[in-house]
Amino acid sequence: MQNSILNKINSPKELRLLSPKDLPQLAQELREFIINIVATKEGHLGASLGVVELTIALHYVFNTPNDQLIWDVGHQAYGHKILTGRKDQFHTNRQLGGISGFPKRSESEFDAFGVGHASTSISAALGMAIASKLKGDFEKQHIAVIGDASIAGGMAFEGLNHAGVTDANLLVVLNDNAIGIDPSVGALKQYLTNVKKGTQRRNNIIEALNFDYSGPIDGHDLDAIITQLKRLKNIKGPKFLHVITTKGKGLKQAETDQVKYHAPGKFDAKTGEIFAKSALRQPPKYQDVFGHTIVELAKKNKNIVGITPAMPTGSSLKYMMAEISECAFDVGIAEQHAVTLAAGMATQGLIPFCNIYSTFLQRAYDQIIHDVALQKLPVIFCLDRAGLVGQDGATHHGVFDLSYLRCIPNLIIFAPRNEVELRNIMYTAQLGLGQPIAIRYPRGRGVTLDWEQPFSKIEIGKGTQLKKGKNLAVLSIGSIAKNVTEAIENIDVSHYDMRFAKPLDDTLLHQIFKKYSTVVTVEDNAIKGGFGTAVLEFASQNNYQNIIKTLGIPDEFIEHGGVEELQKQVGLDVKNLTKYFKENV
Ligand SMILES: Cc1ncc(C[n+]2csc(CCOP(=O)(O)OP(=O)(O)O)c2C)c(N)n1
Repeated sequence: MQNSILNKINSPKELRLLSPKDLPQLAQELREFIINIVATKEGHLGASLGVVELTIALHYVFNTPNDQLIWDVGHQAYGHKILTGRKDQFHTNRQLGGISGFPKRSESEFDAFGVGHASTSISAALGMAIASKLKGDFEKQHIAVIGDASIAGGMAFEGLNHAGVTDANLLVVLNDNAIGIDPSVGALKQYLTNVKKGTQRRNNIIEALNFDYSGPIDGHDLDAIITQLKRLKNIKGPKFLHVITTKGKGLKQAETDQVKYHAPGKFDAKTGEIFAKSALRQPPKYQDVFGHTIVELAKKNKNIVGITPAMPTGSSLKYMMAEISECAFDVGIAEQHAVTLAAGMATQGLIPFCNIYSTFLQRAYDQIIHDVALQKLPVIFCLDRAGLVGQDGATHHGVFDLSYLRCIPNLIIFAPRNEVELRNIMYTAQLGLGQPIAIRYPRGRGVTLDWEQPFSKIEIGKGTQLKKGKNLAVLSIGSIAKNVTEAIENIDVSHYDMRFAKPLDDTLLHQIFKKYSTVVTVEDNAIKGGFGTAVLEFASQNNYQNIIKTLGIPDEFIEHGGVEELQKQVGLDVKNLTKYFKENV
């Protein structure tokens, strides 16, 4: 681009040399840059477009990276990445070997804190602010930028509550666009809307927590934001700036259809039109099988309720919210609350399906143990996005659930091999198990499905043999069975889908250990503590001397990339599995 300002900006230092009158043009160019690259390379779009002016203003006013700037969740930080020296790498965003889609400390000194999960920014920034104070540095600024959906998460409140009784040099910027991935929910959202409309006279909530509150201001007005940030820079103690923005700002469709353009996939950068996906008949997504099946079941069983923490679209609970709205609940980014809410409902005889992504359920660990399992409440956990999730990367892979759930008493853990099994276990669970169950299934699609096929009951704790062979036994759990099946097509081995990580099918395992000298376990979960470990424990407890190999996710964080690329990296793709079995028979 001729006379491009963005082309000349390689760091915030250079940005700060610009005259304020150049900044609107820079904003325009930054938007175009983001749109052009995300249009072809995919990624999160709307959130970053909404904070273009805010991003420029923050780096213009504050002395980053010395001042600490923390983006909550971080999916809105593309502009930040581009202005902080990663413009030329931005086309590798979220790809294998490329830059991460989220701020990451190891990637840049400007990424003050690694993020991906919501509602952490205030606590982290407060921690930094207290550290500065203890070191006698009273100049350093600590800024948390947090969205209106994330600030409703419990941890954000814990941070605000603590900050309000400190004199730490903390600035919380609320980026209020009234939407998360789906429209924001809750009483706080209504309150903030009233503040914006002027029907709530002052923002008393934030002031009551001892913050110096200012706003709301127009987050697309560079002069207004810069003026406020400069003023706040000189005010000591906890401060709060309420900024109003439009998610998707600058791309018409993204402003209008904010849910779709959160992460639209490939689209035409000029017109904004999303490119249609292949028209070929594809198997349904697991999430949609969950979404439609719960509606089907709930129409017959009035006790069924559905719960999602802020992921109605991602989990497909949106179908139930549309059809049986009184029984389906989006509780906001509140995984802990979602789990204990489900527990409370279960005490009253309701049958809660609590759908939480595997990675986000990590947030609610004590609630699973203390509120659900200890009381043996029959909550049905549906863990979507289990296993490797792809481009979202290390913060989002659902590769720990088998390990972190397996040690909890009273909990059944099931992993469907395909969508048919998902439907059948959902059916089985709502019939009443008398205890909680976790059902973990992956992102994406498995097999084509006959929706008319009647449900069949799954026997708890029973595995099944998928292939008979001579040399060794392969034991898989969940949808990774697909790769195993393909890998051993021409290899003479037995394949068992064990289905339950807990309780294990002891009878079947005894048969297997008596018949085969070598047993190989395959899972898309951490090897440590996962399904393979369960089999090792079984063998040890029963004094089996067989050779046992455990395949799965190694003891390291797996970065971003395509799911197949990452499977290849950890040896769980068809080719590597074939090679492995050929070498071991
Ligand atoms: C603990 C947790 N739960 C759910 C998510 C999924 N998630 C990613 S972004 C997002 C919405 C964030 O909305 P908001 O805080 O308003 O920020 P904005 O997108 O408007 O910048 C959600 C629910 C997450 N990242 N972390």
